[in-house]
Amino acid sequence: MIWDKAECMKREELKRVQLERLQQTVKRVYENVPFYKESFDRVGVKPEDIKSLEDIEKLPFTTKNDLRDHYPYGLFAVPMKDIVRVHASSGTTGKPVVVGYTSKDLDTWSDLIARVVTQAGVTADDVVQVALGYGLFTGGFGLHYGLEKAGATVVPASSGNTEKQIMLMKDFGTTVLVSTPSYALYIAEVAEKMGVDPKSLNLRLGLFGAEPWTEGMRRELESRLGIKATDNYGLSEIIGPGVAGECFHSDNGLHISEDHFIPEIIDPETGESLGFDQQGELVFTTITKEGFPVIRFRTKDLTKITEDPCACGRTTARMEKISGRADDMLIIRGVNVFPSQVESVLMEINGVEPYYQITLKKKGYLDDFEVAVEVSEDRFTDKFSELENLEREIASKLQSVLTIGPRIRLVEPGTIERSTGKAKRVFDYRKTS
Ligand code: DLL
Repeated sequence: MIWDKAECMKREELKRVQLERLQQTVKRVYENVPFYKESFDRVGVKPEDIKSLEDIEKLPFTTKNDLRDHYPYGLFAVPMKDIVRVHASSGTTGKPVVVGYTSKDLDTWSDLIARVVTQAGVTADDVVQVALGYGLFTGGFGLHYGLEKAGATVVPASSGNTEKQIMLMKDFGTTVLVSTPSYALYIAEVAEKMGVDPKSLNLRLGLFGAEPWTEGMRRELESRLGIKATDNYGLSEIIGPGVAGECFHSDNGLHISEDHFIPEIIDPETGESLGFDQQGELVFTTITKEGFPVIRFRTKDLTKITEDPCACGRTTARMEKISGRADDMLIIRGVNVFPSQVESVLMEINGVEPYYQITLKKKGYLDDFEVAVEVSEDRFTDKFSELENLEREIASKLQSVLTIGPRIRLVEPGTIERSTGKAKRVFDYRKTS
């Protein structure tokens, strides 16, 4: 089913709608948000200079630091009396970015979520357990209202309290799980420990997002939970979840709601615009938001985009699964390494669990690169030689993919910390050690 016929607009029609909305947004931020007036004036561009969609490149980028510098409400484009909800991004350092929604924005948001969940296959017959945090994080509340709008029965479980999650799934007949992929994996593990076979539950579908995850992790979740696992993407600065999501042809990319957000791909080093089909940093401009419009926001997320038609009938462009973040890229002994590469390798090795931790330290001038990997229950043994073989296998497979060899530290089953939200897998102490 298709939620909104706007998802199937002819591309020329879509481009016309985008231009009209872009022009309105640029004018509005220029008049109402001093930051944008100053930054547009600095490069000498006026709202009336935006005559075509390509003219978007005349506008300056907005970065996370720009948003932080205006903490908490400095970039809102409407008076506070019109803001009915705030959320904040999950910053691990310093102040978060605060985002505000008017009541129309909340309506738009629910509609966008309704698109995402409908295209993943949720219907009014589903019982959907939302195991994402409810609070300043946009995940829980964001998914919640859109699922209600789509007519599903929503169980607002929030994240954590994992044994109870499993009890709810059993007793309430949950058919769809909404969470981060790492939390879904932990739920599967706890269920198995409780003697509940997740495949014996009513669960049929998973909607996972909020963090990067590999195709290997998708297969693992599908087989352990007995579900179809789909990906959805979003970020607080743009609206929260609801920016893009997979349709039923899930190896085909995530449909971007382009009638609300204009995507671009740029070179993360130079800022130069690249074509959709080149891998680079994703940039978004919101074109319907009232409370907190954002112009050319640099997401730091790396992907590429296709406009090829999709078998589902939607005409919106699709982005590939995010391969990592520009700022997640580790430079280890001069070599670029993405945590997702480590995950892909580990997912292919028998005898290890999909839990790992990358630790980086300085030893003199050298980078010390360690990957801690959890051995699975059935492969765990007292026999030193067997563990040594496993260690060697992991080291050589990682070496061949990454071109540099980490030290492997095998750890006992269940020892790496489990995540109920976004997993933290990289510990880089090089600046402080
Ligand atoms: O994570 C919004 C969200 C909630 C999306 C629930 C999907 C489901 P933030 O906390 O602001 O917002 O974090 C945004 O998370 O820039 C990406 O780096 C990452 N991210 C989000 N979804 C995905 C995904 C929410 N599907 C940041 N794949 C983004 C990879 C993702 N990374």
